[in-house]
Amino acid sequence: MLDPKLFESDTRADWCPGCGDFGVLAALKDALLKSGKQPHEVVVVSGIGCSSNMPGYIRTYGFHGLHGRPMPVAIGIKCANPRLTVVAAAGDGDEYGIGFNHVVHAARRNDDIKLIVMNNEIYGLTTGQLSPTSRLGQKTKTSPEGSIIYPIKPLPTILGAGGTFVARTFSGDPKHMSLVIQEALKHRGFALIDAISPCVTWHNIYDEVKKLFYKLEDRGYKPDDEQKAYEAMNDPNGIPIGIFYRTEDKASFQERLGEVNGGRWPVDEVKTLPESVCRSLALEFA
Ligand SMILES: Cc1ncc(C[n+]2csc(CCOP(=O)(O)OP(=O)(O)O)c2C)c(N)n1
Ligand SMILES: [Mg+2]
Repeated sequence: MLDPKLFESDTRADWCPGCGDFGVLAALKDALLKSGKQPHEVVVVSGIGCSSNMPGYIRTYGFHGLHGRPMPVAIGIKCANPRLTVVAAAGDGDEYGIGFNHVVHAARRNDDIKLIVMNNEIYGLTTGQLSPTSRLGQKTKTSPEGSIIYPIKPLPTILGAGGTFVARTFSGDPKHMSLVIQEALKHRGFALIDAISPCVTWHNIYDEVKKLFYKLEDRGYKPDDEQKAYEAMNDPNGIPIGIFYRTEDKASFQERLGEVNGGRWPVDEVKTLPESVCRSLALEFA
C-alpha cells in the first residue's frame, strides 16, 4: 500500500489561496509516490519566486538556490550522484528569463533533469511585473499601458535546442499533470514540463485556460514526430496539454559521462575521469 503522506512536508505552503502552484505540488507528490520513489532518492532544486518555494513544501532533499540558477545546481547534483532523481522546479521569470540559457544548454546536452516550470505569465513574488511569457498587450506593473514585447515560446525553443521530452500541463488538472510527470521521471534525460499555473492575484487566467485547453492524447496525437510537435505547440485556436515530443534514442549527458569514465559510475569515481574530459567539462560549465 502506498503511503499518501510519504512526501508530505511539515511546512504548510503559504501561496495565495487558489494559486495554481498547489496543483503542481499535489501532482509532483503524487507522481513521485506512484513512481515508487522514496524521499531520500529525490532532490528538488529551485530558484527564486513564489513557485521556487517548492522544496520547502515537499519531503525530499531540497535546494532553494539563486534566481535563474536551479539548472546548474541540479546538473551538479546529478553528475555527482546519478542515483538521485533530480527535479528542478521554478517559475517562468526564473527559467524562461534570467536562467533560460541554462535550460537551452541542458536540453542540448540532454542532462538527466526533470524541469517543471510553473508558468503564470508574470513575476508573482515581486508583485506583478512583466515576465518573458507575458502577452503582447498584457497590463502589468511594469507595462501599465500593455506590454509591447512579444512573449517567448519556450516549448518550440527547447525542442529546437535538442529537447528529448517536451510537455505542457495545467494545474487545473493535477491528475493529468501527475501522469505527465510520471512519464518524465521514466524518461532518459532532460524533460521540460511547462506547467500552466495561474496566479490568482496578479494575472488570473484560470477561466480562459479552462475554456481553451484540451488533451493531445484525446485527439489521437502521438509524440514521436518533431514536425508535428511544432505544429501542435503552435495551435492558434486552443491550448493543448500533454507530451508534444519524446525520444528515448539519445543518451543523457550523465550516461555519456559514465561511459568516458570507463563505465565506472557513479559517485566517488568521478575523480578518476581522464584529464581531457575534466578540461572539456570545466569549459562547458564555466
Ligand atoms: C538576481 C536577481 N534578480 C532579481 C531578483 C528579484 N526577483 C525575485 S523573484 C523574481 C521573479 C519571479 O517570477 P517567477 O520566476 O515567474 O516566479 P513566480 O513568483 O511567478 O512564481 C524576481 C525578478 C532576484 N531575487 N535575484
Ligand atoms: Mg511567474
